[in-house]
Amino acid sequence: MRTETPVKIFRICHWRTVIGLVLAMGGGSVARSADASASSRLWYREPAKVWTEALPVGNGRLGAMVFGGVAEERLQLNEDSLWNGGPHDYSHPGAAEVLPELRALLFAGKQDEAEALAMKRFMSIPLRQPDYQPLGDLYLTFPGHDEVEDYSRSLDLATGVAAVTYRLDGVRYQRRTFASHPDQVLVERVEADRAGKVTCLLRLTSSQTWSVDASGDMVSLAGKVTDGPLTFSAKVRLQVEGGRVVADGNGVRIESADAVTLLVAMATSYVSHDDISADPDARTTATLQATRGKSFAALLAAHEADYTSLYDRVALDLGQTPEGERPTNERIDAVDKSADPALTALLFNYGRYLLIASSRAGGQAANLQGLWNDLVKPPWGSKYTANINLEMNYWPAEVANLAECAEPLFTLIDRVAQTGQRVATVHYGAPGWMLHHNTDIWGGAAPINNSDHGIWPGGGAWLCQHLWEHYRYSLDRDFLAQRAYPHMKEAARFYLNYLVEDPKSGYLISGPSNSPEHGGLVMGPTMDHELIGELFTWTAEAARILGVDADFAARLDATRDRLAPMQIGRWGQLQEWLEDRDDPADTHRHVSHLWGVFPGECINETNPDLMRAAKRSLEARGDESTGWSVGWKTCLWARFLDGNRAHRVLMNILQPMHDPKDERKIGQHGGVYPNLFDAHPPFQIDGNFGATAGICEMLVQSHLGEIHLLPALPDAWPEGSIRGLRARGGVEVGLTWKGGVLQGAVLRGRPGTALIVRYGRERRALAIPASGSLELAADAFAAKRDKS
Ligand code: FUC
Repeated sequence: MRTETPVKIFRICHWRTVIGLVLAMGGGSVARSADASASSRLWYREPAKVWTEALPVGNGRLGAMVFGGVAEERLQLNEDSLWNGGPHDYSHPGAAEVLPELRALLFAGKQDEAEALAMKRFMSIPLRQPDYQPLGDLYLTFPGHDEVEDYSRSLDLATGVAAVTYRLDGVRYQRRTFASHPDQVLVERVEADRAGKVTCLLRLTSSQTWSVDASGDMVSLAGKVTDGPLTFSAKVRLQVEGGRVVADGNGVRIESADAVTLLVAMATSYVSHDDISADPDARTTATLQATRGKSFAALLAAHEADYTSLYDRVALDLGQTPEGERPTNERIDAVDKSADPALTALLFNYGRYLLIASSRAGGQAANLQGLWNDLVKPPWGSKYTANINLEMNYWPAEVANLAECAEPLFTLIDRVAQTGQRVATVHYGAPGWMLHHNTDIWGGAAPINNSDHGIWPGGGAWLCQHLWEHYRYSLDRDFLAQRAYPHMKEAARFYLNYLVEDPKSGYLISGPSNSPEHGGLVMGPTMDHELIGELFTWTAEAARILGVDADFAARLDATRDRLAPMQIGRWGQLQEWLEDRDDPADTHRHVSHLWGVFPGECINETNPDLMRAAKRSLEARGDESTGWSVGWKTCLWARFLDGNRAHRVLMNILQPMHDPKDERKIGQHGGVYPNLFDAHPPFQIDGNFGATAGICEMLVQSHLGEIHLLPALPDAWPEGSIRGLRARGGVEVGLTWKGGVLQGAVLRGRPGTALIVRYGRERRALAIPASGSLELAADAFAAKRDKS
């Protein structure tokens, strides 16, 4: 495949250029400069009126939406293990007995009968999985704070701190809120620039079953979800400077203080999917005990050190304009986004911020809303949908240098690899493990909701891609051997047993299944074969790297070669199903059959016919859709190396979405809310992560064994720089470009690492030098030399 080996040795750049590049790509100072705030700070001139205007903070386990009210501040609180339901085996006894009949009905074209039979005998018990729950609300009331001046509220992505400031009667008030991962508490500090001016009332409430107790410097809420056995605790401890604290009914009154710091601890009784024996009260007590004696400054310093160690790894500059100085909502509302390239960089950084805030080791994986949810009946249960949404949440993790944030996803995989074993046995009589299209904190793996879309067996294969990619980016052999390969092998074992011969063609096919949420129950949707084929490839490769299971690997290779091939249909499209029945007028949001282009890679430049067909399919689906669909299409156009189209699609995400009545209605055309949360609509966080991943994919690609610099740079970003992106093979990439042309690149990695670096059509075989840093000068590639 890679025949164009380099003929010339690349030039070592002049030391002045190197220093310039290193300065452009180095140090957190770039992200912190005043100019960069247009791409690292959300700010507003008014408090949030509705939830989608409030600003999220989170530490991967605890979350709060900060409304920034003046007379009344509201922090809407979440703890990510608070769910309805309880430990449960969702499998349907006897399901495997109807499997042959389901297949026979589908082969005979009797879809309705197959779906009806499956509804009776094949679906999860119960049919639905429970919802992720809000924990409660913390209110701070400030008597007399009505007419204020110079109000602003903000969320600084460079520090992970939300702030509210205003002036009243000549006194400047400031509140700062953050969620600390090292100390496992939410922290809010209220202060004034004149002594004795902080007077407020604090109370805690919840939409669950709860009671509250206030005594001394502590307000404690004890609760239980209304629809399940999980219990929880929230405790607020006050550190008051000056003034006094008085217990007041459900809360406390802080009178005439100089400043007050609130420490909020939250916990539930959840331990794991089959153990809910923890004592939440003891958990919150222990957390607060551990913070005794820590000042606000110490808590803030620990938070910032932890947060910036992740956030500062990457810096993107797409240029700054005066537009970037306007409040965030006005920037989103602007019709012409090209005048404000920093807004796109802000969206990029927000995706990185949201991943750090919603997915850290020890917490749950980011769900459909990350971890921010105020509703007892959230859209789609705020669960985990595995036929696109869960995976999209983690698309930026490796490439945007936040691999540690994928740990909760790996924990989720550990869980479903366990529960999915039972489903493999009971529903398919097969070994190994599998996951259908949805899961929850209880490890639900059986098919839910409806047989026309719930029966989809691809969850296991797709999740394994994240294990495999973690290895490909890091080359961490221990991770591959201990964590990834065992799950990949068991997932592959399931599919080996599950695949069935198509009586018409003799190929092995998947089924009963569906092309996610499109076209009902069928045999042999294209996406399944892409997923299963790639899983077999990764697993066989992993076995060879580890020097184990040679026979098994050979069996995977042989079985992959018998899978139904991808087919080109009558209008030149990539067929979504075995039959050529795609409708060119169909603009359905799912583009499942294009999985092989992105995030898969079985459709690539080495097969131009399939690439052309996939592109034809994508053209037909159109550019506008739900938030996550637009995120996916951005990544796909980047893989088609069409930067302008990728950018056009990406701009659809930046369409303003207002929900003034807070109705959270489901729609099919997305955008962003004033708080830059992705609107499916309603809010769904996958689109945020899809946008960040799409921007990465436009700037660097590395899936074909080469590091492709600026593969899909749009005209809209003529000048810019990025540093800290990761490429597969253990390499970190920094780039600058000007006039749409690469100016230089820095590739960091283990000395001696061999690389093929591509720019345009030109490829160069290079190696990381002893310094660990390979600097490519402006004229390292002919494209640049030709232009100059
Ligand atoms: C799938 C998608 C929907 C939504 C839901 C959470 O059902 O088809 O658009 O994203 O997941």
